[in-house]
Amino acid sequence: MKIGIVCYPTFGGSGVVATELGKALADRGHQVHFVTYNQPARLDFFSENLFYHEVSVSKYPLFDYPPYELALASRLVDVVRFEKLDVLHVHYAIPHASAAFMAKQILATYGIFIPVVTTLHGTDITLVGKDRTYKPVVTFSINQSDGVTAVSEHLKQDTYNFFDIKKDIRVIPNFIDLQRFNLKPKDHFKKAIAPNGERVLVHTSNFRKVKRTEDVIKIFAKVVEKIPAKLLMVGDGGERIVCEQLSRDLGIDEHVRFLGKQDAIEEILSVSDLFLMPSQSESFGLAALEAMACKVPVISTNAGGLPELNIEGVTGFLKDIGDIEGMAERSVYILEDEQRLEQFKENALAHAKKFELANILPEYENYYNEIVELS
Ligand code: GMT
Repeated sequence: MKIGIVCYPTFGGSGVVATELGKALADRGHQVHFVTYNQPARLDFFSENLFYHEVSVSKYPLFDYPPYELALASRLVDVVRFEKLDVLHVHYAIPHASAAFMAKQILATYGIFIPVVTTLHGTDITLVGKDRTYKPVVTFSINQSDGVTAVSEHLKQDTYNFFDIKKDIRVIPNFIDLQRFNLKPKDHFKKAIAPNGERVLVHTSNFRKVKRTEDVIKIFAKVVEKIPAKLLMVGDGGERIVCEQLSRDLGIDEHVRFLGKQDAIEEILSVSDLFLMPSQSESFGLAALEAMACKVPVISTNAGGLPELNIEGVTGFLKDIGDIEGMAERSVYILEDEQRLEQFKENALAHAKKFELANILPEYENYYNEIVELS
């Protein structure tokens, strides 16, 4: 098939899923065309089946807000027409689904029909989408898509609850490439981080408020009172500085390392014993899946789709949002006993395997085929 993919080309979960999906489809022999404003973060190599079409937005003094959505729609018209695409797959409803709708209407005037699949990733529904500013457009463009997928059952239900959606939504969860994400022998690195055999806790995110990164620091402060431990904070964003200050205020800064944005996340996860995800909202929790694939159990909230990924008492534990005491207590429970920790690690990997790329990719391929046939 010839597939067009529209996404945010950043390190964010939706961009990662879209890029990894495109790469995997290209490996299976499909021709994949990315249409974005920047080269996607993980698309920095050559493949005969992968194409990248940049969307450039002209800046005129008249425009306080350059019309990216229109530039994207125009580029999509071009790419679909001249590359003769079979399907357009847009990740994140805003503004990709509405740009695809516009492109589709324009293409119809050339006698070209292009089916559009929209994948909902989370914040496009739970934060931004609910915003009254966008709600009518989000509702309309989801209903106008030929196919709609969501990354968890919970997100599917949220979408039906928040919007007046007439379409069937297919749940296709996030996936993991176990060739890349697996436990790597990084003993020298572990020794450097935890020279006295301390347990290593880790958090990776974009440090947005929705991640409740302050809770990570507060949970860790309670854990380190009970057992020797270190905390790795990976990523960057608005809340990082707040967390740095908080760890100083709590007198635990010597045990906390802020590593900033990192490419080789799997290497950091390989030296970690426990992943903390105290998010306010999380449609799926790709970062937790990456951890589990590297044999790292998860302490998370029970928000959004997290209960579909993190299994209570098996791969980790789940607590209510803001239950710092509870998350700290369960962290210590897992970490204090060597055998118990090993069992949780095994369970985490076993469960991560269910989301292996090879299992999820055919779900997308079958869905494309269904939509193309129906349309
Ligand atoms: O979590 C983020 O900050 C990034 C965000 C995004 O929109 O790219 O990730 C969302 O999509 C991921 C891939 O489907 C999911 O695994 C994340 O759970 C989801 N984030 C939220 O719902 C907060």
